Amino acid sequence: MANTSAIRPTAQIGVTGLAVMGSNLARNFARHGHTVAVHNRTHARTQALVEEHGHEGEFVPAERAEDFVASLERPRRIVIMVKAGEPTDAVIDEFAPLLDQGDLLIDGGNAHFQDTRRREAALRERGLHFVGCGISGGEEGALHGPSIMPGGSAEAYRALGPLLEDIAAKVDGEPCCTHIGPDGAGHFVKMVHNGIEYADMQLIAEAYDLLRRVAGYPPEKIAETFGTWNQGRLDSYLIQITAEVLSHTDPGTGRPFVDIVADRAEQKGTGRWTVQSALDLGTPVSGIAEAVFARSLSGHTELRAACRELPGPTRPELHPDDAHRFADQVEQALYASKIVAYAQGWDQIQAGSREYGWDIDPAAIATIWRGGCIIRARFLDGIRKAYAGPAADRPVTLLVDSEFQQALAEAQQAWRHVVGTAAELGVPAPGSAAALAYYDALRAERLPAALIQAQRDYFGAHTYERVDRTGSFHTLWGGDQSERSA
Ligand code: NBP
Repeated sequence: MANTSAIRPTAQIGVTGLAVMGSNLARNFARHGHTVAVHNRTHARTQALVEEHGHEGEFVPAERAEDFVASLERPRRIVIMVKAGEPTDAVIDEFAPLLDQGDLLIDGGNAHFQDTRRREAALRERGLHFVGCGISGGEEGALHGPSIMPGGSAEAYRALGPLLEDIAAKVDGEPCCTHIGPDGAGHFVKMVHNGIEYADMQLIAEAYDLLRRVAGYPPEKIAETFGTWNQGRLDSYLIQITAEVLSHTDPGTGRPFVDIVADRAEQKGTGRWTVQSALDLGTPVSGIAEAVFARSLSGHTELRAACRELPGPTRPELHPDDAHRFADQVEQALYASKIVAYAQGWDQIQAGSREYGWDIDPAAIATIWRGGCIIRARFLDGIRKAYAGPAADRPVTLLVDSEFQQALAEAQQAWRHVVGTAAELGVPAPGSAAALAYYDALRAERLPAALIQAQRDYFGAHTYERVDRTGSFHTLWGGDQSERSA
C-alpha cells in the first residue's frame, strides 16, 4: 500500500463523487465549519471544486483514495455521491478495504432500498457501518439545506447525525434530518417521498388542465390562481413553482412557456420503485400508481397519435360565469385528493416499517419533510400532528384523523363535481378520480369483492368465507350447487 503516513487526519467528513450533488454537499459541510476531505474518480472535478469554492471553508483535496482516507478523523465518515447502481458498488469495493472497524460509508445517492439492505449486511460482517441516506432537495437543497433521511444503525447515527443535522434545512429551529431506522429504512422513505412527489405533481397538473380546458383560464390566470392557493392550505413549494412556471413566457416565441414544452414526462426509477414495492407490500397507493402511469402514457407518442380521432363529448366548455366557482371546486378537489395521496404514502411507509422491522416514527417523517425537500409544505404540519401521539393512538389512516376527516367532509361534494365534470367533458383526471374512488371504497359498507370471491370459487374452487359463519367454503358450481366446508 502507498505511504500515507505524512497525511494528518484533520477532516471530520469526506465526500467522494463530486458531480453537482457531491460538490454542493461538500460545500454545505465546509460552510458549516467542518473540514471536508474531497475526492472524485476524475481528479479534475476535485481540483475545480477547490479552485472555485475553496474560499468557502476548509477542504482537503486528494487524488488517491488512500490519501483521502488518511485525511479523515476516526471513525472515518465517507459520503458517497456517485451514480446509483454499479458505480456505488464499485466505490464501496474501492474504499471498504481501506477502512477500519467502526468507520462509516454513507451512500447519499438514490439507491434502491433492497440494494442498501444488501450492502449494509455485507459491510456489517466486515465491521463497517453502512448508512443508506436519502437526500432530497436537488442541487439547491444539497447546498443550502436538504431534507436528509439516514438509515443504518443507531450507533452509526450517533457518529454521523450531528453533522447531517448541521447541514440540513431547518424549520422552526428543528433540523429536517432524523434517524429513520435500520439498514434500508432511509432509502425506502426517500423512495416513498419521491412517489408522493409524483402523485402531488400529477394532481397539480390535473388541476391546471381543468382550469385551462374546463374553466377556460389562460396560463397567466391559472398562475394567479395558484399564487392565491399558495397563500392558503395548499401553500407548498410545488404550488409555488407551478405558479412561477405558468407565468413564464417563452422568450423565443412569446408564447406561454408551458405551451412550448413537449408533453412527454419522464418517469425515472423512484416513482416506479414505489409502486413496485407497494405491490409487494399489498398497500394500495393508487394515487402514486396513477401518476406513474400518466407519465408513462404521455410518452407513448405513437399510441396517442393513433387514438387522436377517437370520439369525445360534444358538450361545450363551462360558461364563463361559472368558471370562478369551478376554480374554487378544483381547489377543494386538489386538497382532498392530496390528503388521499399522502395518506397512501404514509400507509406504505408504515407497511414497510412493519415488514422490515424498522420501527419508523410517522410523525418524524412529516417533521423532516417540512423543509428542504420537494414536497415541503404547510400541509405536513397536519400530518405531524395526526401522528404525534403514542403508537397505540395513531390513526389507522390519515383519512380518519379528525382534522383531515373534517376537510374531506367539507370538500367531498366539490370533489365529486370536479371528477364528474372532468369525465363528462372528456378531460383526463386519473389521479383525482382514483383518489375519490379510494375514499369511496374505504367508506363502503360492502364492496363487490364479494362477487369476485364467488367468481374465483366458481372457476377455480378458490373457496370463500361467509359473513355469517367462520371457516372456508366451496360451492359445487358444476354439480348440485350445494356448499361444502373447505
Ligand atoms: P451523477 O449521478 O451524474 O454521477 C456522477 C458522479 O458519479 C461523478 O462523480 C462520477 O465520477 C461518479 N462515478 C460514476 Br458515473 N461511475 C463511477 C465509478 N465507477 N467509480 C467512481 N465514481 C463514479 O451525479 P449527481 O447528479 O451529482 O448525483 C449523485 C447521486 O445523488 C446520484 O445517486 C443521484 O441519483 C443522487 N441524487 C441526485 C439528485 C439531483 O437532483 N441531481 C437529487 C438527489 C439525489 P467522474 O467525475 O469520474 O465521472
